[in-house]
Amino acid sequence: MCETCGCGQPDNFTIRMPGEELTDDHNRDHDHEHHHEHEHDDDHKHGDRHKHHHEHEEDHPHGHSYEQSSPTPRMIDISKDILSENNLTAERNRGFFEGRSIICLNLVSAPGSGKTTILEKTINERAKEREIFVIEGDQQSMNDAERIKKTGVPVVQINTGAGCHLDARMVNSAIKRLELSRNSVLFIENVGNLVCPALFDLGETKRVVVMSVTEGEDKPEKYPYMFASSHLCIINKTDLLPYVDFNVEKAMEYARRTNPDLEIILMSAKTGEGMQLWYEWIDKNQ
Ligand SMILES: Nc1nc2c(ncn2[C@@H]2O[C@H](COP(=O)(O)OP(=O)(O)O)[C@@H](O)[C@H]2O)c(=O)[nH]1
Ligand SMILES: [Mg+2]
Repeated sequence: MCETCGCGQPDNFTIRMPGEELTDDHNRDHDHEHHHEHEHDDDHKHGDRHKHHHEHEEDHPHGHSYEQSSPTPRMIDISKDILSENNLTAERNRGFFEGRSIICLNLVSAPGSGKTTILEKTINERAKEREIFVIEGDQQSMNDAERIKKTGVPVVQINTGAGCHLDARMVNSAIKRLELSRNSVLFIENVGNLVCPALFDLGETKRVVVMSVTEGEDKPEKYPYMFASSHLCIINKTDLLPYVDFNVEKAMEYARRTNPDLEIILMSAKTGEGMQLWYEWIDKNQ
């Protein structure tokens, strides 16, 4: 049980390819050493490459950080040992990608902002020119892996169970199931959540945060760590702008206030607006 961030049991993840039966012996990751018993420490700096700092409520009950009945908002304290272990594995993943000139893009967002749709369209339009591989992350179900499988590219699904983010070790296990080729693109669709995935470096080349115009323009203000740690922000579903109160200028201003270096692409995965800019962005980061 991950006691510090309330993610449930991130060690009990499963990795499956579409069509593969789930068997306890082959798919569940059992033999992980737990490093969750640690002392709290007043030094909140950790080895995360994005250097997020959190205020810590000293008297928070250990266990679930999200208590729905709690009248006061709680910040999440992720312990140094979990993150530094994660960072070591992330660096191994990064070295693996660099050694093969693979660009690995970690797509993060709230649920439903359009990550899988963007991937489907990208694969349909680009897989002839570039070899593409996909790792799908969700708490449960093979739905997104099945959607990607229909496009014809290799895909594995990680189910995190109660966990609310992917971590570097899950990705390390998943890439062993994919025979990644040199100069390919590996997309990782993270669990839909704008909080915890911000803290877990997967070894990706770049992080891409997707927000959609139906979510409200203040997401970067509410979830600054995610926007601060991303390289590109896709504002998706622009085809819906006539029907929603979403101020694009304000959204961009909030995002850049959190991260002045953040690149931004306005996109509609439905109409194709912005897709060309997205492909050019991927190519320039190879
Ligand atoms: N109107 C519109 N709907 C979209 C767009 N992109 C995705 N959607 C829809 O948004 C819903 C969630 O998309 P999905 O790709 O599953 O989001 P994910 O949870 O981030 O992977 C689906 O019903 C999509 O058809 C878009 O650009 N415009
Ligand atoms: Mg999805």
